[in-house]
Amino acid sequence: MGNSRIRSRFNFLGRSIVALGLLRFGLAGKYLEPRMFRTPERLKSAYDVVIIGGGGHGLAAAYYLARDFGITDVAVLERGYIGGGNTGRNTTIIRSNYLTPEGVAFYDKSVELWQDLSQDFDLNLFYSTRGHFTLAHTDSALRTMRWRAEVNKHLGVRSELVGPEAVQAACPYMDLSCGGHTPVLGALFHAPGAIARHDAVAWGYGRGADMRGVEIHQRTEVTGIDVTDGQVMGVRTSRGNIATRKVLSAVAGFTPRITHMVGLRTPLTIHPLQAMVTEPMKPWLDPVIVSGSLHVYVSQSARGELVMGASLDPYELHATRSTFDFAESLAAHMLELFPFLAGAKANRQWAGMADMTPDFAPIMGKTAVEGFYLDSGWGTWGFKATPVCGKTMAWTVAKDEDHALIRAFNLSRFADYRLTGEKGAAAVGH
Ligand code: FAD
Ligand code: PYC
Repeated sequence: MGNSRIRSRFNFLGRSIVALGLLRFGLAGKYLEPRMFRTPERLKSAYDVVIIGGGGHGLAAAYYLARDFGITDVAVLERGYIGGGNTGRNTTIIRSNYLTPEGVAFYDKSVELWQDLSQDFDLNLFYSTRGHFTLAHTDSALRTMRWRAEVNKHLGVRSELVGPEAVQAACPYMDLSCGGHTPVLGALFHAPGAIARHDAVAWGYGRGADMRGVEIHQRTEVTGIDVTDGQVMGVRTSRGNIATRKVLSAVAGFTPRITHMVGLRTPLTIHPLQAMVTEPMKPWLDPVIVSGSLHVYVSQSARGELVMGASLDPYELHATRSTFDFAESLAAHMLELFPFLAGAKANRQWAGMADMTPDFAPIMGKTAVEGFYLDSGWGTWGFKATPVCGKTMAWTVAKDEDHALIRAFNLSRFADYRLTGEKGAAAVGH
């Protein structure tokens, strides 16, 4: 028998032993993976606070209510499973290069909170600072980038206008001519731009809240909210009724259904936002690249997949279905920037329901209904805000007073004609 055949039999034997060992370990039942959080068997009949929505925002609010204010008699009610909404569907871009001073200050606080989260949770969130380029293909886009850079710098946020050579240096594989029809003229560069592992954020906040006594009830849908004389008195759920005087709604694309239960009107419209990933590749793309004119953005995840997205679907729809149109136009625009990807395979495609506001800023804080607090209007931009939302909404619920960082986002701004215009900075081309 030749050497190579002996080696190959030896390898096969070695691999079989490892596989059998793993099987024995898996079936032994001795080394059960500790659960991330408890599964409480029954709902209590009353809680100090009920949080509707087990996405990142609801769980973060629960975590900070318990950790910062000692309020632990809290139930988080989730109709599906935690992180199954937009938290587990987003493309994980984190940045604070917004347009309004209120927005910049708010998102900058979030970027600060992100820095310590993995350590706080003792869970690796794969937080990875990459730098973020928003490409300008026209003079007017350059003017907007300069404006954002100046507002950012004024507030101590690291953003600057750079020329095409800086983009090329950071991303050598990009075709800056974009096929010759929309050349890159420059970019807004934001050094703190980052990505993270989205579902781990929900698990980290969930586990942290659970460890402090918060109850997380999955597969529990809120079906009604009782309001008497303008004050919240309780919620009705698919598993029974609960008495409570404080309800926080953090349900993103489901918000209109919840606000309808308390008789509030908001200007929210719900649009699908789709995304797609390629097969994993060796690392070649370090920064996050966004092009409003080409309606495309992309980053490369820790797994090597290109995580890509585009603008919203242009019609209101309360559904998470994917379309071929989206995949086709996203691929076409990706190839304008990166023609060498022509043979890349798409692995997965999905959608979330984005709760869009007319001014592209969120809706947060107290409402006209006593005891009903709103965290919504997160459209295409709310993942990065998860830590700061949790922190400020916990403060607002605990003290029954809007936190200073969210005053510009109160629902009342629409009736008062005081919009917080983030158009042009909220995400891809809207
Ligand atoms: P969700 O995670 O949606 O959680 C809400 C939860 O409420 C859901 O789990 C839902 O099941 C539950 N719920 C609803 N109704 C009820 C009910 N009646 N009873 C009980 N539970 C209920 N943001 C960024 O910052 N960066 C990005 O790169 C980015 N990319 C995105 C890409 C896509 C494709 C999408 C769809 C969104 C993107 N976003 C991004 C936006 C971001 O994902 C959201 O704004 C954010 O995740 C909202 O978090 P949340 O916790 O408020 O909502
Ligand atoms: O908020 O940066 C963002 C973003 C990018 C894509 C979707 N949202």
